[in-house]
Amino acid sequence: MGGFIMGYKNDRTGYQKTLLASRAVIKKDSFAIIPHDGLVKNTIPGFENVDVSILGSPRIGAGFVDYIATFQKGGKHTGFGGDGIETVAYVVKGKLKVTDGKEEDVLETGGYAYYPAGVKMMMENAQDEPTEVFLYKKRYQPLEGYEAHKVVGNTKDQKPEEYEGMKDVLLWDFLPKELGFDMNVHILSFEPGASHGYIETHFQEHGAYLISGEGMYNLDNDWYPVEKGDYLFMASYVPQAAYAVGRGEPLAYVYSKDANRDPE
Ligand code: UGY
Ligand code: MN
Repeated sequence: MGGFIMGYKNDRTGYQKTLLASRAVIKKDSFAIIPHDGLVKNTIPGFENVDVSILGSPRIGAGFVDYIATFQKGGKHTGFGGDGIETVAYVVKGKLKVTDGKEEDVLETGGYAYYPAGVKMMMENAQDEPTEVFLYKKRYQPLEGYEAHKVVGNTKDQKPEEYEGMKDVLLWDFLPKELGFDMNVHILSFEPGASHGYIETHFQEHGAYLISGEGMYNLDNDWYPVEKGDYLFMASYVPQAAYAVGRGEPLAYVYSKDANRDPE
């Protein structure tokens, strides 16, 4: 799978020309597919020696910001989130040190950290090889009488649940089901051939980063091919469902979903 790419070399001038049609589909306030082969690197204050791309953001209608970041040797972030902003880091592959300046955790592949609003997350690559990290930040929506708190874990230590009773679709939750949290992060994994039980339509929005496999994704009632490394944004109410294709690894993605709040 991949974008339609036709490249040729002009022998006379040596000039290489590439005609390219991307798999990207951007429908502001509805959904977006950002394929991995079209990502560009961004310079963002706080990141040092990190190849980082902004994925979902308010510019496509998201109430959050997602990034995919490859921390090179010695790569770091000097303070992600902070005042009013909650953050999540999920290690797709590698080893990442996270600290609030008091406590330190080393997240290995599959590891994640949630820091509540007001607490800055300092990050640093904890190995010589690059470390790939999916990052999320959002303005926290407080609820009187409740609070969020720091959560650190690893999906490898958690037993997933069968998603809506399906044996071939597994779900991991990162955060506890407590009203202090205004969102959650999950991993959903489909064995080849498995699918959602129905096309969902719901109030909550998602940002999803595909960590394995390939599949077909229904977004607003059209089907699109997707694969590992792609990013999907699903705005509130956009119809959505997927099935996994291929014979090898499952189609799996890490995704955020707002939770536990009554719309105003
Ligand atoms: O939790 C969800 O809403 C999830 N099942 N959505 C999705 O996979 N697109
Ligand atoms: Mn959904």
